[in-house]
Amino acid sequence: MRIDVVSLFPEFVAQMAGFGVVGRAVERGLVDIHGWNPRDHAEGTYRRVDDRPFGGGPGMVMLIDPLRDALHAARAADPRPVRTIYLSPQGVPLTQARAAALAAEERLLLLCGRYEGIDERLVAAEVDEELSIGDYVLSGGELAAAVVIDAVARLRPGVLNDGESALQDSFGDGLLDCPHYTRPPRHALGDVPEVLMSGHHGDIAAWRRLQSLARTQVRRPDLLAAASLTDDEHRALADPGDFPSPIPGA
Ligand code: 9D3
Repeated sequence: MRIDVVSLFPEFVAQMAGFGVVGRAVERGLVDIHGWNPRDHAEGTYRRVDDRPFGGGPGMVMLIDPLRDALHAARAADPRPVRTIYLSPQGVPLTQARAAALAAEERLLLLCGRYEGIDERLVAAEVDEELSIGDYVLSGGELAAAVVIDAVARLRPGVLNDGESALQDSFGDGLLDCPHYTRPPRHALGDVPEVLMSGHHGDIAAWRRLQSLARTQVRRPDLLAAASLTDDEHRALADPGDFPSPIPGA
């Protein structure tokens, strides 16, 4: 898969893709990331990429032409069709399902804005899809692009090693993950739950499932509403056990 990134800080996005699971995918040749700077396509002594907004108001808006030329240069660098995605606070929120759909593409072109955003005429003419990564304010689209790259790359065939299965991930089954423990079994901070050391695989799977359900109920009731539970699981959750929330006030 090839991912092109149009950004005023393209090296920032490439650096974030240089380590961990995504870095390994790049090294294996499974994901190829290229940055394009609209400043390289800007004209004049000052190489302007932004200007004041029509209608007034604070901040600056990114100019059409440097972005458009950068997008066209990125598209022309490879003959395969490409899906163009604008990262913006006005986008549809990214989900695991959306990441999985994007992982089926052979090319993505990610457009990152700075300042107040980009001229809407460029969005209308060049963008296939507008994505947000959540309801909080970032300073630009670069961190969001890095999030998309990470979420998508790990779903490509051959990127995860055995044991890093994407299927077992939180959200793979629509629930939060269960708690995890490793050595030592006894520690000043507490003991590992006995069931995990029992060797009873059925009991362990049942305990993990109930932990996942209970956590999801406390922290993400919106996810639980969308999950399919058995009658027994509904009964187990109705029983007020002690699942302390680490979220202040929750
Ligand atoms: C505080 C500025 N806001 C004016 C009322 C609007 C605004 C413009 C540009 C807010 C953020 C940004 C920059 N953000 C992104 O480019 C962005 C983003 C985000 O801020 N949150 C979640 N997902 C994304 S994807 C791109």
